[in-house]
Amino acid sequence: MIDSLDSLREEMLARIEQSGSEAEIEQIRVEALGRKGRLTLLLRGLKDLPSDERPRVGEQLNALRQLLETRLQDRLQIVKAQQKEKALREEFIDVTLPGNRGESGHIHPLTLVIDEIIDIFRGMGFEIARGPDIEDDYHNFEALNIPKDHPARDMQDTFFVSDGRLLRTHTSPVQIRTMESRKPPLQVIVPGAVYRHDDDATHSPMFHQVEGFMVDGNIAFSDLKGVLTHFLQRMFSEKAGVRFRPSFFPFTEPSAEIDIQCVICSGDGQAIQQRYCRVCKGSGWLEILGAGMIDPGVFKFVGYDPERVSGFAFGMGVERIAMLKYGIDDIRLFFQNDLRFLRQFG
Ligand code: 2U9
Repeated sequence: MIDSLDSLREEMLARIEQSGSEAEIEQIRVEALGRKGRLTLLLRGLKDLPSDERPRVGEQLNALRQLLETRLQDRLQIVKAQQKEKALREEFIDVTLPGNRGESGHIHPLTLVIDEIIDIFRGMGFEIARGPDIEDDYHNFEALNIPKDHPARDMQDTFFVSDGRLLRTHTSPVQIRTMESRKPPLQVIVPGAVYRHDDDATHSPMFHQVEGFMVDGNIAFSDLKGVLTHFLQRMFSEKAGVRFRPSFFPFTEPSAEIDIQCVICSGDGQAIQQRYCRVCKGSGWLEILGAGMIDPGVFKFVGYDPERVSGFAFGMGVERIAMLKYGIDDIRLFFQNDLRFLRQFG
């Protein structure tokens, strides 16, 4: 009995010493001290021993049980500590490594230009108005003094929808609607998409305009000149020259087209490396705006008395301005959503 106790002790202590996992330790515990464990069975067998041997053997069995329990507990602590250390070593995170930066989007170049235009006019006290892309003939043409035989009304130039409706060819109907519902003084700009039957490197069937107008009791052509000269010099350059040429629009009288000195050759027209400027085609000037004093006929359509109010209006193409500002030679680049193009405006 005592011999088998000695060998059991040696065997168990050796196995505990070599054990490497919590599961293995538990398995040893069950095998030695579990309900049918080897030591447990020996303890149960005590009652079959002669009574004079019982106390001595019992004492040794209990001592062994205590020893095994302590050793198992100690080993468990060590194995757990080793596991923790291994995990810390293998799962180490180097917080100094550069992270994976999520790609963030940015503003489309046309939106950048529209926002810049809006900012400049807001600085002069203009408010922003918007209106529907689908319009009726009255607001897009009739109320703007555009005669029935005007080429803009042709199927070749305008996209007609059903029921006499059409895609607005300019944002001017928004000015009509604003005047229909409000009284002067008004100082409003209207950014938005417009649609014309056109498609080449400088024309897109959908493009953007910013139009604006100012109406009050005594607005003069000098107000138009002052506001638009300030706008152009803020948008392009304080130093750039501005010129006004006579023109014609059905909705303004008198009318003007407004040029700014070329942003590429600074009005020189000539010589960038011995070749003439391609952007202004050698003229030194770029046409940027159309404008004029609102035609009395238009005021009558919206119920204003042309004897008592006057005003100016203007319009510009956003894509054209963006192309000149950023040196882009094909309008289609704005709408193809090629990231190699768009990323340059980040
Ligand atoms: C009302 C009265 C007058 C808006 C105007 C222009 C001149 C003009 C063009 C610029 C380039 C259109 O995008 S473009 O092709 N616009 O030249 N627009 S005056 O005049 C108005 C508008 C509304 C009630």
